[in-house]
Amino acid sequence: TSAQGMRSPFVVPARGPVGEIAGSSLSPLQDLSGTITPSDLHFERHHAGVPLIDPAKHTLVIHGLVERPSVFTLEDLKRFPFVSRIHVVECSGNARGVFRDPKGENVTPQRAAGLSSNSEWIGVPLRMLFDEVGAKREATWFLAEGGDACVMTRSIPVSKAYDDAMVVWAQNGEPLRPAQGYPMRLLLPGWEGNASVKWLRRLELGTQPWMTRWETSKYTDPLASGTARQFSFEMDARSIITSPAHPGVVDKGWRNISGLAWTGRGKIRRVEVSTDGGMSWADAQLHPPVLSKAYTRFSISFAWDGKPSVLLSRATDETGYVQPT
Ligand SMILES: Nc1nc2c(c(=O)[nH]1)N[C@H]1C(S)=C(S)[C@@H](COP(=O)(O)O)O[C@H]1N2
Ligand SMILES: [Mo]
Repeated sequence: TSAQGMRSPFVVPARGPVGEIAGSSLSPLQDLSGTITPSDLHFERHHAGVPLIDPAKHTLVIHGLVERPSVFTLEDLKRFPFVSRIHVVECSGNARGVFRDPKGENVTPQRAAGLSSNSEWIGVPLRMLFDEVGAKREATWFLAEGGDACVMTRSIPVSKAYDDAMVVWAQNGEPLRPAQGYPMRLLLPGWEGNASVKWLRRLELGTQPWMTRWETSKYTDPLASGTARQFSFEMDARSIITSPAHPGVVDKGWRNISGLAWTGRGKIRRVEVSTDGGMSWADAQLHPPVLSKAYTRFSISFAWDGKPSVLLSRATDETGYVQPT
């Protein structure tokens, strides 16, 4: 017996790239099955490293347009009724490297979509904390501040708090990993990962966005008109075939084509797969549970004759949005 389990030495999935310089590392989607990302393989994105935080010294301050400005410790948060939710976190830079440089050796599931991961999160609905501090009706935006070296801050519409935002402290059965925000992080299901502020230490309620550098110089969408769109929180529907995938080698015969689909708008309704470059499409099987703003695993059997075959997948979400080619 052993105190902690280890993977078989024949199984060596790895995030990448790794090192002190890298501000992000991608999840090895091609090595994973099902929908839950093992916590030690959850992608990482941090703008100023991973702080080491002693939970006994960490607090969450909520102030601004509230009746009762308050300070919460981790133990305080754990006294609230908690919820458990399975959700994807996706960086809005997901696939950036591959879209910029779509060379064969770059086009792996990890490089094309590994800035996303899916976990079971445990925490308190933000609306409960806002009720506890007496959020004022005129508050329409709140600021979330992280306790890392760059003190990352994002402005979020208060409506998200009354929808499905959470302050989470556990992930896949254990406390958050340091890279994921230990001891607590904001989780905004379906919204760009950047807004899910890690190492959360302060929430301030107000009436307009704070225009932090993460919503002015960064995390804006350049438009053809030469202007930039700000606050594009919701992530579009997406799917990716994770197997077979480059640089894997497959033999002729029956194969499973399998992959992941998700959308920031709710549930995946349909995933179609083409094996002839988009001339014809067939519905893939969606493996339950099909959850809102979470990975959905799909698969379809394929009898490969050994001839060149171009595989595509296409997701449709519950709003009718169809993933573009
Ligand atoms: N405090 C803080 N929160 C942060 C970040 C950060 O650098 N500092 N990075 C953001 C970005 S850009 C993303 S995509 C997600 C990544 O979450 P993960 O590292 O748990 O995968 O966290 C967000 N929250
Ligand atoms: Mo990100």
